[in-house]
Amino acid sequence: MVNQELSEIFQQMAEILEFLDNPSDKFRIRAYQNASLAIQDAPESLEKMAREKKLKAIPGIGEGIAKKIEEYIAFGRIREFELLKKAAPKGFFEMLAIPSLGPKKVKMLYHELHIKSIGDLKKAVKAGRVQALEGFGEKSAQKILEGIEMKSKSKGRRILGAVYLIVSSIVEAMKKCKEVDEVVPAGSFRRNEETVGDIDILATGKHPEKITDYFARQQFVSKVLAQGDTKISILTKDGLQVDLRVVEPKQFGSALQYFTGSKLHNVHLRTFAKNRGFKLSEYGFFKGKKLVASKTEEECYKSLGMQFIPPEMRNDTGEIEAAYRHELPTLIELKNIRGDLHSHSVWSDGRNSIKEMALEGHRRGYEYIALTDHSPSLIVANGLKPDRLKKKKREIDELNEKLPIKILFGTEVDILKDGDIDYPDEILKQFDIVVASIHSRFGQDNTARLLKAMENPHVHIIGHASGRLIGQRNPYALDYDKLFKKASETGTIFEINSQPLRFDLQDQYIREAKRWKCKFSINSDAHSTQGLWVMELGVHWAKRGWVEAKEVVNTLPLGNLKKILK
Ligand code: DGT
Ligand code: CA
Ligand code: CA
Ligand code: ZN
Repeated sequence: MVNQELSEIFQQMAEILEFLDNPSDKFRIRAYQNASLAIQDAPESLEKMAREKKLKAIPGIGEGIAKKIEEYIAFGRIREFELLKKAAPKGFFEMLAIPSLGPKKVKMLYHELHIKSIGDLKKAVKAGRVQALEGFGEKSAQKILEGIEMKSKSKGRRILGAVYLIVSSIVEAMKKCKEVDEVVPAGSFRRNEETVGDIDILATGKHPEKITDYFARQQFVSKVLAQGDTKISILTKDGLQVDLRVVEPKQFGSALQYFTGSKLHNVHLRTFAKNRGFKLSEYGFFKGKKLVASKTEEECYKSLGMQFIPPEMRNDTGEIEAAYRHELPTLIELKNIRGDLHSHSVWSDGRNSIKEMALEGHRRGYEYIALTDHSPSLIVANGLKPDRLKKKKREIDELNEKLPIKILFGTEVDILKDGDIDYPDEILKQFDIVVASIHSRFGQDNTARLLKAMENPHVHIIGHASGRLIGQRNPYALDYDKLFKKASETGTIFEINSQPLRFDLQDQYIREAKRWKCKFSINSDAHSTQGLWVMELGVHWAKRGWVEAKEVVNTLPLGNLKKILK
């Protein structure tokens, strides 16, 4: 957790320095940005590394940065950061959160128009003052408004990926409490929603008040909002609300069922049960006055004559009836995944070498991993021109002689403005795997672009089809029926992108695609060895779309995968 906090602090220090824009700080800004990235990639907790005096072994961490990390670990703050924060306008980070605004632009708005907050900004755009500024114009003013709109809609909600680490560490901390029997996350987090409002944690134990007391004393707590014997709500240091609820061990199942939700699922389940003479509550499932189930969730659903409904499916979209008819699909599990078909290395915009990525894939138990670096038109991502492709291919061939995992020579090739593919056919055919994605010019007819790309016989997979970035960029409109129909003809595979900012295809369209008998590939789209783990999130996301292992090509052994790709 400290790693995440510190990575963010260094990034924010760099941002304030960029805002202040003193020429003499150029080097410092770079150093803080590098430190922020380096900390994300640190192999262990910085607390542990500091104790063992290993901080400076992290590439990108020198003497000065190490001192600041130690200061934070010892005092819970960094003096320089506190001072810097005073030098920025109060709404600085709020404004930075608008996707189209960086520190330099915020600086111009501040100096030219005295804009200090989102409120000021909105007024200024509406009055036409931002449009009049050099370097802004009508289009970027509209983008700013859209950004503000999107932020206010997602008010206080965070993307799942942003809370994942903190939730695991809270659960780990609670497991150390001797009074605790079981402790698990519930609510939207357990259902793997794309964003979460607050975090709900369920614990069991014989002495609830000792558990809530223990929770209140944890170092991640900044403020206790409400505390009773069996429940407590707190805010973490970065303002996330966490609700802990404690029940008796024998009520674990019914309580977990209740607190997992969704509300819609629970309401429907209760009505369904009531019509059959049952009464459901967090304390147990009852038939008349008789308790019929409470210890495990499995028992609870079974007592109603249903199959167990995985949490990701509890969205009231037909799962209750399907479970009653015993027709739920057997969902994919992480252990079914045999490889990753979309990842990046230092050959384009990744942070690790092919070898490092492959070895990490092997460590994760994969049989194969595809390094799908970008194509030339994606200049910002250092896309590969044909001469560099040859060298990359040679490196992969050599590694494949030695390593215990099969590296696939891949590309994430850009779909250009009119649906053309960024490499000619004679190059495309040399790849083991071709993922085609849209990365720019979102204002076009994107259905037409994707359809044309799917007609190219060398394209295997369509990457992150809707282009959305959750909370930052809306998905563009697509005619999914047309796309899935085409895919069922061409055999094109749809990616389920595991990046928590993307989760793309969206869950409802995954289910549409299933109806067209489309195949999927669940991909990490990782840009570092540390990034490969998000496959786990992608599998949870796929479950929300009711996906089975047999529908996912990267559950296949390498030989069968190769046949499908042909
Ligand atoms: P969130 O926090 O907005 O991301 O969404 P949830 O689903 O985590 O909602 P939250 O935190 O308000 O409540 C957690 C769970 O507790 C919810 O998923 C189901 C259960 N729950 C809370 N209030 C009610 C209620 O009024 N009726 C029912 N049936 N269940 C509720
Ligand atoms: Ca919640
Ligand atoms: Ca809650
Ligand atoms: Zn991409």
